[in-house]
Amino acid sequence: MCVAVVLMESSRGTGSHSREYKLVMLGEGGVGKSAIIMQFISHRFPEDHDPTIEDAYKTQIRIDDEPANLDILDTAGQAEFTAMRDQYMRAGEGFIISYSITDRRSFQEARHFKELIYRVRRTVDTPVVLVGNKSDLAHLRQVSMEEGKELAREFQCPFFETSAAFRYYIDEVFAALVRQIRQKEAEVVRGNERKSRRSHSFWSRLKIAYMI
Ligand SMILES: Nc1nc2c(ncn2[C@@H]2O[C@H](COP(=O)(O)OP(=O)(O)OP(=O)(O)O)[C@@H](O)[C@H]2O)c(=O)[nH]1
Ligand SMILES: [Mg+2]
Repeated sequence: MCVAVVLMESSRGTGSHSREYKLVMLGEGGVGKSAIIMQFISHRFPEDHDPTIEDAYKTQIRIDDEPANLDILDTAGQAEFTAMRDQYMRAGEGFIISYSITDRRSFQEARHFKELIYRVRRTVDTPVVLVGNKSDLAHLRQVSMEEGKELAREFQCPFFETSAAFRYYIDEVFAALVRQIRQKEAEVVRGNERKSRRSHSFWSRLKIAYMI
């Protein structure tokens, strides 16, 4: 299968030596995955639905005063274009699971995406953000804000209702995901430090015992 890879460099942010974050956008076809990324990267809203096969975008931003190079993979919502799924599920460091508040089926599929991430990665602590898009279409709403929050509680992840059309909460989604990745890394570092302190104190005790 032919895979289209689009590389877009944005000039926001700072130096090229900052940490790179591999983010993956997941969700049913037509929920607005590409529109969210477009708005985030280039402040543009695509009116038409042009089904994605696979696109990659790069941008540099600052999050909490720290630079971040984002490598964002826009995936296919259509089932026939999902051949690469396992590869990007393994390679990604953080995932945006999106649905449309106007499409209950896409909301039900969100749980399926979470299970898929677990099935491939075999860990419960993969950084995830849940997104209910098209919040501007309130008159077509099929999924309440409370249901979205409830699912996010179940996933133990941040939740945003976004509008790619109006650029509501778009930056917040990406910032929250990078924060999650950073938090997880900080926990790993703290865990390693604790382990090293424990083994250090063991050897110190042994040394003291010998000296006595
Ligand atoms: N009103 C409104 N329309 C939106 C919003 N986001 C996306 N759309 C529209 O929904 C349609 C699908 O958007 P896409 O971004 O192409 O959806 P997608 O999830 O990338 O779809 P696939 O690539 O097929 O998986 C387009 O016509 C968009 O203009 C939104 O926040 N509000
Ligand atoms: Mg798309």
